Amino acid sequence: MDVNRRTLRITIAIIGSALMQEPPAFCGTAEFQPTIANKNQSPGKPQQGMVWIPGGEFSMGAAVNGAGSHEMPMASNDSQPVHRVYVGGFWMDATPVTNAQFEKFVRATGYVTIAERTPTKEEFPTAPEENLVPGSVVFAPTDHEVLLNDHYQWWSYVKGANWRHPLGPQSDIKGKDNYPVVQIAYPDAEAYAKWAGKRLPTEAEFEFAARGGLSGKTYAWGDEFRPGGKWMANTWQGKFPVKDAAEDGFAGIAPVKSFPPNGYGLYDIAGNVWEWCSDWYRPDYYETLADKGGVARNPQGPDSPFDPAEPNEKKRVHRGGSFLCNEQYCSRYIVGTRGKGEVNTGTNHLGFRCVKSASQTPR
Ligand SMILES: [Ca+2]
Ligand SMILES: [Cu+2]
Repeated sequence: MDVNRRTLRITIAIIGSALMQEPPAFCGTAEFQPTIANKNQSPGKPQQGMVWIPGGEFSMGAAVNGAGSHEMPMASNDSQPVHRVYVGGFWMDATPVTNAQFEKFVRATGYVTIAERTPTKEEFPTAPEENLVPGSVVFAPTDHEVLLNDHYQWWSYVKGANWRHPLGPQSDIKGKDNYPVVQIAYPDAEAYAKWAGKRLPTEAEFEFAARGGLSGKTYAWGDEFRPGGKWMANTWQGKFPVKDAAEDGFAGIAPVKSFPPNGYGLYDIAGNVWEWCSDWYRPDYYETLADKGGVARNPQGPDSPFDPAEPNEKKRVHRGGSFLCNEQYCSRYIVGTRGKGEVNTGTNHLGFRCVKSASQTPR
């Protein structure tokens, strides 16, 4: 494994925080009130591949349902306190952006993703010259059971990994047009959105949409993980991170729309791949909003990023969880729970979807 400074910088940003947090401070105080969706119809023509999210007032956040880090599944502590938020209506992609869609963008623009660019000496002054090669972060299962306290055991920086080769040079996306594109850094997602005449969702928009009109439910579809025995999202089964038993039908990433949509017709809104939101990440943002009282209107995230676990990294919010999420380690398919990542870091379980404001819609 190739651990260079870039690896050290980037892998920590991905998944490790589930176990390292302080005990929850708000245990049991969560209060959810009903979602009051706007009554307005979608403005203008239906947008291809998008669904209309009416917006409205809702309770944002998640109940932290355990007192310690080993009580899984549980939400992340930074998703407290539950607070009241209003978002205006918007269009949202029904699925994460697929390989075929991203390919179209790259063909039209010649865009080169962050993972395909050569890291510079300026960015990583102490990295050895031979490690300044394009690549990205890839998950690899371990060959034996490991303690879940060190994610370097399953994440590494792989030379030549990028959206066309999500697991490294030996891998490809042939026959996977309909799979979510991954190995996408934040600037890549932003560039795509701009080209498509769209934008990335705020964290509040993402959660409003993910809840699908429900309130205070654990999952995007309700309180039961497998209602009637049915798998509702692509997650990990079996011993993490050794072997994905694929009881839900998929070891690793799944084609979009492989699982049922939520109440608003959104597919893959939980599990499959993490998705970028436009908010900077701060663990105390919800407290800041709750302290102000009242209803936070169209919150855009804090003015600047801060993650105490890695104070020098600029992180934005990830939402939805991925095919690696599981009840032993990181149950972020829980609807109100949060993730985060360093902005220039892509991984093989991170993609995105776009939204479009009502005002961007031609009438
Ligand atoms: Ca799976
Ligand atoms: Cu996870």
